[in-house]
Amino acid sequence: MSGKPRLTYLDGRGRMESIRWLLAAAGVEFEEVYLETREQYEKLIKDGHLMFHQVPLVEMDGMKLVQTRAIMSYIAGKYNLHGKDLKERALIDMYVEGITDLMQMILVFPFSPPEAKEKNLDSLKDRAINRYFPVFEKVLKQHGQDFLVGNKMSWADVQLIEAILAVEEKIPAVLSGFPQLQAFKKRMSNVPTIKKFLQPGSPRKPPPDERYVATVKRVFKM
Ligand code: GSN
Repeated sequence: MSGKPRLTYLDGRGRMESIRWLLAAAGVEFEEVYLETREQYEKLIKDGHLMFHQVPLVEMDGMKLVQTRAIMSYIAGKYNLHGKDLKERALIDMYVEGITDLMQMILVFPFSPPEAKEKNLDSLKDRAINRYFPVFEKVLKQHGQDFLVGNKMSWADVQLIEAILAVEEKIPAVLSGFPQLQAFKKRMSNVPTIKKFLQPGSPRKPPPDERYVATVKRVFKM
């Protein structure tokens, strides 16, 4: 064992991508195991590695962690990205859950029927511009600090920069009415650990393609 966290998922973004982002932002190197076949997944279940028969699975600190939020909460706590007290943590959790709801719309995109794509894109645009992004624009404007909570980078900032970039892939001009978020994006992209993660050759995954979708369907018999 190298001592690095070991991530088991598919070779694509899905639910694991936010975990990759958080570890990368914390400056933690990790290893990955990619599920390609149904047999690999069934073996993990048979060997008792998946508590609820689901991935993401992250093995670290002697634990087999499952459930995305639990995994991220552990990482955020361990690497000081979860606030200095319970009130900061509550705020970070609220921001993270909100952003996760927005990201959920993107997560299901590649699995929705082609005829639903335009409608889904319109809903994503509406929710990003009218519900989620205004919250963070206002927070940043009001306190004038570089980060969302406690003047220090947290899990919420990492989740937000991931979401901004993911939404921009679908709707390139989405930040046009959000000057604070444009500046936030620039600042976050220059945090050394994040800058590294954004460079080619990093563990960051590309947007899902047909091959990824086919693998997900094969492994999980969807
Ligand atoms: O957030 C979580 O980690 C869990 N509440 C859900 C995990 C989950 O649904 N994992 C999927 C693959 S990732 N895409 O959604 C999974 O393992 N599905 C197989 C199954 O039989 O549920």
